Amino acid sequence: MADSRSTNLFDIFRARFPKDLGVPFMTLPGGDVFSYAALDAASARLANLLTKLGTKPGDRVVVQVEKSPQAVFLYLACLRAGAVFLPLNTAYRADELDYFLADAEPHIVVCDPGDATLAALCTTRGIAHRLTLAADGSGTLMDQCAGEAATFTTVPRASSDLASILYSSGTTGKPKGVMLSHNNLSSNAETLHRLWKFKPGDVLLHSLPIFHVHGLFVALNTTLMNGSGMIFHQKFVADDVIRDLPRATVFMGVPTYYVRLAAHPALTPRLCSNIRLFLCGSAPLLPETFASFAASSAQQIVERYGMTEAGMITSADLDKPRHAGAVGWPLPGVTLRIVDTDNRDLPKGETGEIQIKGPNLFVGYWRKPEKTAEDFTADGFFKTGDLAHFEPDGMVNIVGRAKDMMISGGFNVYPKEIEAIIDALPGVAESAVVGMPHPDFGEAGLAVVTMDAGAAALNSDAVRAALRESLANFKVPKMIVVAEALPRNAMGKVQKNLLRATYRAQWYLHLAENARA
Ligand code: MLC
Ligand code: AMP
Repeated sequence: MADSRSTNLFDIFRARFPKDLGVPFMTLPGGDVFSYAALDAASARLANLLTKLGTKPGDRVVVQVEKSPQAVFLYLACLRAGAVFLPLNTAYRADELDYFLADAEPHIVVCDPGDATLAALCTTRGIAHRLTLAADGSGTLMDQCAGEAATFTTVPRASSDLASILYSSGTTGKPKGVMLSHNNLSSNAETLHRLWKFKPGDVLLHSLPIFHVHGLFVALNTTLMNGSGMIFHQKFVADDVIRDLPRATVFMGVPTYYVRLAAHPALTPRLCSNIRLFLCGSAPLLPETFASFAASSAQQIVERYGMTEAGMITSADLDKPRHAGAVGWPLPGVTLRIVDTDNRDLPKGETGEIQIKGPNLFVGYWRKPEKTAEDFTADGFFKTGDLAHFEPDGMVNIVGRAKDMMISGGFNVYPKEIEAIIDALPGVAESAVVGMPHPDFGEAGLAVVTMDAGAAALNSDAVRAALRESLANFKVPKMIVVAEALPRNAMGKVQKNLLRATYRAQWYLHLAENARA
């Protein structure tokens, strides 16, 4: 039984499970159904296995696997066992993974059965246990837990104890592990559950990846708080979403999903008539996407704004008119201010940085106390690096970012990380990477490279090949050009805006050529 006073997030979910545990939790497109009873038993078996393998409360469990119901059960098992769930984007390559293993020092790593890269890294790094899990649920993880008991007494956790670590890159230095507590996650899920008016019988169509905040904590946690069901897709495919929309009541996506759905000839008001809530976030939603989606579906997208360090921060109101770019009001319990460079509050309409406080705000960066301190003001506000103004009615409107970052298809990409790899290539003098407008991904990268005097010019394919070796593919710039020099201002700083303007025409030509290819 769940302890109703427990602050372990799993117990908070457990207390809200349907009375009849036979109710479906996940329905797969092929027809397979996993009930709440199946969730309870599978996560208990996995929690027993984690414990048997010596996992102690606070130990990290690194998980880099394809999306599957079993991966969700593993997340819940980590909560139950008091372990820290640490999911990794499946696109990460060896260099990126090695950094995460060295930094997180996991007790257990779970990876795809065919993943020789991570297997080798685990051996080098002396990871105690490596288990496997494939997209179809096969692998040593499920084999080894099959004989375990289907019940498990949740390990008590204080509300400030860690539930998860998610890595987030940055404009300087290496990625940082964002430490999220049981209370960070439960408070945010409870708030969203209430604000978005989840009710019995809701069905979420889940097509997001489950290694980032959006698909993991927003989508899964609100469903679990509601004790209701999901149609669970392995990944986002517009045709599949179109097929299943009539059976769902809630859909969540990044702007790219809405771009693709709006362009789909089968999107009609009738197809969407069962949906009460189309939610969008993780990146800016363009006004044209908001409008074209509304024109075809007769539905206004509800925008919300969040980040790894804070979960969800603002949301539009379900009962009020909406427009693109307005990401709504601060969530109940969240204090949000928009300030100038001296941290002074700005009047409505003036643009400044968003700073926040609230129970959703992370505990700190894993083993980086100085970096944590840097990102907070003296009076305890977290500096988001997002630029916004308040609209007359108090809605937050995000207009840009103070951080040198682009968001491509909902994934954050930091130019600094790409530039460092290009700059290390033989003969390269320096490089600059900028985010350019992209019709599908919202933004995508353009790299401009200069060569040392006398060095033979590298061609863009060689640069691309080098980047693909060390970086997740979504970070690799879509266009790479070699130039004579980079434009600099009087302070010697590369003028990225000038680069964007200089290459704009070439960029659009490149996109057009690739679209024809
Ligand atoms: C894939 N590609 C991308 C890309 N995804 N390029 C740039 N940006 C992306 N996001 C490239 C691949 O490298 C490949 O190129 C080609 O596109 C096809 O790959 P694919 O895997 O078949 O693409 P697809 O399945 O179409 O995936 C695109 C996508 C996916 C948009 C469906 O990226 C996605 O699901 N994004 C969601 C991200 C997300 O969940 N963000 C939430 C973060 S949480 P090549 O050249 O290699 O063949 C957060 C907090 C908050 O931000 O507020 O929510
Ligand atoms: P991440 O670190 O992946 O959690 O990304 C968080 C960043 O995504 C935020 O700091 C914003 O820059 C951006 N973001 C999230 N939601 C929105 C939104 N609705 N509109 C604009 N930008 C957003």
